[in-house]
Amino acid sequence: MDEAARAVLARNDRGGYTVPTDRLYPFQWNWDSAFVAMGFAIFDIDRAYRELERLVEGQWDDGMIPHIVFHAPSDTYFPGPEVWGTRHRIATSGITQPPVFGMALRHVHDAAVAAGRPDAADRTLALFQAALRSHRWWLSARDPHGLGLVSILHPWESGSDNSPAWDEALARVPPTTTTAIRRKDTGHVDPAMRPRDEDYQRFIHLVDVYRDCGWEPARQWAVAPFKIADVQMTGILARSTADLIYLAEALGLEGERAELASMHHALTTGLAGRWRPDLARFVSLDLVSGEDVGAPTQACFMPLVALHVDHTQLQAVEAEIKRWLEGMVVGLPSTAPYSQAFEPKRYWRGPVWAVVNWLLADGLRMNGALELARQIEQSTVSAIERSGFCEYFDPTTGEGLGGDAFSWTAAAYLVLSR
Ligand code: 9YW
Repeated sequence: MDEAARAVLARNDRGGYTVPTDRLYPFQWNWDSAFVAMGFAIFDIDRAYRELERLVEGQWDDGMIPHIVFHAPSDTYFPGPEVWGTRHRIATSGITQPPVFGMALRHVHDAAVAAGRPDAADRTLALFQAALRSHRWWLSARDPHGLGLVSILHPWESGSDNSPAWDEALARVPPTTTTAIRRKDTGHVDPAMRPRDEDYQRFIHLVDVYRDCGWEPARQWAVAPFKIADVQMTGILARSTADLIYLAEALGLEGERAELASMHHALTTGLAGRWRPDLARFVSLDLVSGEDVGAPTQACFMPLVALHVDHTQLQAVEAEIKRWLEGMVVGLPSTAPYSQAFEPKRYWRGPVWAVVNWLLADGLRMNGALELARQIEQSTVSAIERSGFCEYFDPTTGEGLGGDAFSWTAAAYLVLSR
């Protein structure tokens, strides 16, 4: 299996960067590459650094690291560069994705140091500076009012595109578009496992709006019809910030360390305020309606990667997670099975994602819930052993779904099976 996992990464290698899978996702994706870099760090440190270096080729002058870098043309994906209409040196999308980058960089750096690589400090330093610029962008562009929570302006940014968490907010977005929609995904994968057409209409409506703003962050913030201060995004950003603090210390960068420490304080304070004891989970905040996002999704537990919760919170979270796992062949479902929105085969509305489990297990372990962390890791590894390196899994049957030979599932296998 280890060899098979490496073969998936080799097959998806397009020259220093890895596509998530052939045809369905033929470019470099932001958070996919961060997970992939951690997978490579196990057996090829140079290649691990390359993955991050190639992603940074897409970084904008304002610091944003886009969600897709279109290194080479392909006609098997929609929306391509002509729809985004951005102006970076290399074609990219105009939105971002969860900043796992900082976490990945620490991981790769530690592996490089352990292997005694003489280029570790230099290569880490260049990527550290890129990461720091991107974190500054997050705070200024996506938390302009200093809530200590960063916002997504598009469901694609969350990495969990059609999650029930966005249903209410997305229903307010008009389904009209100026761009002609020519979906390609449903030609590669069963449409029943993908977002619906209506979701795509609203996704593209948002792209049209932001493109009309010239992709300028302040203008986008002012007109955004979809704006959610997201606990998953903020949790991942806070965790990556902690990992960058570690690297600043390792590299002897005192000014940067202090700057990161103040970001970290703001983010962890903001996150802590999103805990809802009656629900036993953290909730995002819809900045358009002013309401809490009530939908029970995997995002609600993601703050564990960044926060040290107290004993009562940990017990409540563990009980709630166990409730979601009841009767499931593999967990954790991306939507609670007791929710009306639960659809075990439809993308982010129920299926299990290996990289989500990777983060959740990490957060649980960090908080001392060792047994549950191990259980989630082991069930992820067994699901992959049974069904292959699929994009996601049906929690009720363990069946592998979506695209196959998926890079981040292979990386998750390499890391979690150790
Ligand atoms: C899209 C590549 C990406 C992931 C996202 C997932 C999906 C669809 O695939 O996005 O068209 O961007 O939702 O998390 O990064 O694997």
